[in-house]
Amino acid sequence: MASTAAVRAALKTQRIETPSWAYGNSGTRFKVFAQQGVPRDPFEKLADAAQVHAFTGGAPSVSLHIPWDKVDDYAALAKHAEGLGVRIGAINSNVFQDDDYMLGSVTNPDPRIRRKATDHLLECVDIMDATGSRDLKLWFSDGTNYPGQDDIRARQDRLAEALAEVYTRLTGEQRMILEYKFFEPAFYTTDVPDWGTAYAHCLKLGERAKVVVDTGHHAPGTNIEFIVAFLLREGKLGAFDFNSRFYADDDLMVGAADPFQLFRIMHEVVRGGGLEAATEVAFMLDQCHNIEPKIPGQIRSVMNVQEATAKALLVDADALAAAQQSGDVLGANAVLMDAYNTDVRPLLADLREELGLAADPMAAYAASSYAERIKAERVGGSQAGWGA
Ligand code: PSV
Ligand code: MN
Repeated sequence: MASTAAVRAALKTQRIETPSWAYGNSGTRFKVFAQQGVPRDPFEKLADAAQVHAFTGGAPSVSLHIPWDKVDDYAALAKHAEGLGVRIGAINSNVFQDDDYMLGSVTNPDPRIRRKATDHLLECVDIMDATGSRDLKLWFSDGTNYPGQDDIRARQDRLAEALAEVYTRLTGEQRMILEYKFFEPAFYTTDVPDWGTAYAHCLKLGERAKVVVDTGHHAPGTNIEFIVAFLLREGKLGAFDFNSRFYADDDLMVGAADPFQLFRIMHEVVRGGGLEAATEVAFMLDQCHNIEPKIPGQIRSVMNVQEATAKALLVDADALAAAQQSGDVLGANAVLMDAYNTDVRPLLADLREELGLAADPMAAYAASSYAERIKAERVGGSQAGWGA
C-alpha cells in the first residue's frame, strides 16, 4: 500500500472546478424543470459554487460559459468570486447557440460566419485577461448531417485557421484546451469528433494547446483510461470534463454510472503524474442537474471524484509493477481491485476534519439553511438556465 501520509497529502492538493451552468436550470429537449432558489445571474451562481467549496474544501474555482455568464465588468465578477472564497476558472466559448451557426461556426462555408465565430473566441480571451483565467475551453458543435453536405477536408482547414488565430492571441500562462465529442448535434460528421483529431490540432498549435477529455463524449465501450494514459504521456492532457453517461452525453453526476471506470481513469492520472501541479491537468465537472437539487448534486460529484482519487492513490504501485513484470496477470489485477474495493470514506471524512470541515459534506450542507435561504430570497427575476 502507498503510505497513508502520501495519500493524504496528495488528496489535499486536488482541486475540482465546478461549472456555472450546473447551478442554473437545465433539462432535455423535452422539458426544463425549474427549481426554486436557482440563481438569476452569474453573481448568484458563484455564491452557490462557493457553498460547494465551503463544504468540500476541494472546489475553489468555477468555469464560466460565455455568453450565458456575460456581465458588464468581468474584473468586478472576479472580485466578487474572491470575496466568496472562490475564483473564476476556465472560460467556455459558445459558438453553437446562434442562428448563424446552423451550418457550423469556425468551419462554416461562409467566411462572414467564420469571422463572427472566431471573434467570439477572441472575446473570450479578452475576458480571460480580465478574470485572470488560465484556460480557454473550446467545444465546437460543428459538423454535418448528410453525406456530401460539405467538404470534410476543407472544414478541417477552416478549423485549423481559426484555432491558429486564437492561439496566437494567448499570452503568458494562458492555454487553449480543445474538447472533442463524437456526435451531437451533428449526426453524420463532427469536425472535432475524437481525441486523435483534437490531439493533432493541438500538436500543430503548440505547447499551450491541450486536449479536454469529457467523459461523456465517447462511443459506448471506449476505453477512456487508455486515452488518458496516452495524452498524459504526451503532455497533452489539458483537462477533464467529468460527468457520467449511460447512453449518450447524459451529463449525469460523475461516478454515478460507473465508479469503476472513474477509478480506472484516476489510476492512469496518478500513474502519469497528473495530480502533480506541474502537469497542469484541470479537473472540471461538466454536468447538469435536471431532476436533483443542484448544489448537493455538485457536492456529491466532488466527493465522488475524491473517492475515486483516494482509491487510485491507494494502489500499491510497487506490488503492481512487480506483478506486471513477472507476468502475474491475476496478481496484478488483484492489486488494482484491492485498492478499488477499499472503503475510503472514513479516510476522506478524517481528512476533512483535519482541514476543519464537516466529515460529511452532504449532511452538513443539508443542515445549513442555505437551500431555504435562497428559495426565500431568490424570488422574481428570471432564473438562469442552460442556454439562457
Ligand atoms: C458539450 O456537450 C459540452 O460538454 C461542452 O463542454 C460545453 O462547453 C458544455 O457541454 C456545455 O455546453
Ligand atoms: Mn464538456
